[in-house]
Amino acid sequence: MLDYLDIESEFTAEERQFRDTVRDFLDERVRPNIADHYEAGTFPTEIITEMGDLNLYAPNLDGRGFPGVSETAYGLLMQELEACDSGLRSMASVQGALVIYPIDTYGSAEQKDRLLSDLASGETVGCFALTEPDHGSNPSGMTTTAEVDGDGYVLNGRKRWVTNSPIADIALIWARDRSEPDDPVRGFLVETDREGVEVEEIDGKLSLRVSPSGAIALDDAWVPAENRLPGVSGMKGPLSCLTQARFGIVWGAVGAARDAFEVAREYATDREQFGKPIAGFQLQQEKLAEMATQITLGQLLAVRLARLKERGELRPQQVSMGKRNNVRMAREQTRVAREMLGGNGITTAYSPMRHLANMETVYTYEGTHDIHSLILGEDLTGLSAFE
Ligand code: TGC
Ligand code: FAD
Repeated sequence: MLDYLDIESEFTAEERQFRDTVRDFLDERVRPNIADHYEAGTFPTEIITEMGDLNLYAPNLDGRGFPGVSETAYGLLMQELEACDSGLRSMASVQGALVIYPIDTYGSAEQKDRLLSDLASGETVGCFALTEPDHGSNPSGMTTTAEVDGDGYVLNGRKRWVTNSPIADIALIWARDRSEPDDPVRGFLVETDREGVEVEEIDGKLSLRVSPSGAIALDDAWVPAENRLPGVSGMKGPLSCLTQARFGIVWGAVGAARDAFEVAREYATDREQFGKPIAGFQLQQEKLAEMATQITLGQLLAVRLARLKERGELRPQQVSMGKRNNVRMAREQTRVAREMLGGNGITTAYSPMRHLANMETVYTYEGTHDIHSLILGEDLTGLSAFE
């Protein structure tokens, strides 16, 4: 497997063991059927609790039964999941970074006791609803509201593009709280079987087909006051969760590109044209050389961000640099891998085209490539392009 600069030697024995356990699990339980799931547009739901048994949801958290693995081990997990399919990494990103993390960080003791253990085991599936039909890149424009009603809140609004929502038991809905001055954004834990909550699956996706995406309609959906996350107010709440999930994508994108590279290298070595393996032609060698270099650079960037995160020094803007670079890299290199497979490369028999199609989503969600350019632009100049 590609590791041109012996980055493996940067990892501890525990980190490698955790990574290998995940890789073996995926080889045995998921990889053989992942292309069929992609074609069918289905998630292998039978593995959700198996992933929980292996501690794959937010394992970098400590306490309350979470194993507290290093940020590097967490990154390696994301890398292996996405080397199989971005839909698997999405499932784990949402469950871990976007649902368990905010409850653990901003939730009440009662919310943690009530929800965390079942989310960690995969008995309960969560989703994170920030985006609205008219507010994607600019979520602070959201119009979903929460108003006090008796000893709870009534929520109204529309959320769209919510990963896991068609299979979720609970949704973390970000809404403007009208009971407070200036209507700050607040997080509400909304069980999806509550009256006034409708989830509709989004069909027709040509990307991320293994991951269920949905739209959520909230029409006078009432939740008790204890379902509001007490520990955070304002856009910092959802955006700080996104920093956790984006960190996982920095690693995950490298996994998708690495898998596409390995398939292309093997194919080019086997496939003969003009009397010899196509890998013997200089044009194909240049493609492999460039892919290997870009994937290695992406890996180094991911390791560096993990080190900063482990020291508690990672800034969100640095995560933006990683997400922006590594997803663009994976989008470009999976396309080159696809190209090297010729006609066979457009089928589900080989992974590069599936990874390439997935990268169109990954390039767009968790902040589009453009938005991360502007976050970096603001950090580099002190001038915000958003205002
Ligand atoms: P802004 O005024 O810049 O900041 C508001 C407050 O938040 C803080 N903050 C952050 N904190 C932690 N991490 C970050 N990344 C943060 N970004 C900002 C900031 O310090 C401030 O704190 P305070 O204490 O001063 O109040 O916020 P803004 O509303 O102007 O936001 C600007 C912008 C454009 C960067 C932001 O809206 C943005 O990132 N837009 C992109 C939207 C996005 O990423 N959506 C993702 C939806 S979820 C998703 O896609 C899941 S896919 C899951 C999967 O399947 O894997
Ligand atoms: P828009 O914001 O309308 O952007 C359209 C284009 O305009 C983009 O190219 C963008 O870069 C560009 N643009 C926007 N603003 C600017 C600007 N200021 N300057 C320059 N260019 C700009 N959201 C959730 O809340 N939870 C989820 O679980 C989730 N999962 C998703 C799963 C999938 C499969 C997809 C596709 C999306 C998911 N999203 C989720 C939503 C995702 O985060 C948004 O799609 C993304 O933030 C972009 O928003 P938008 O699609 O409305 O595009």
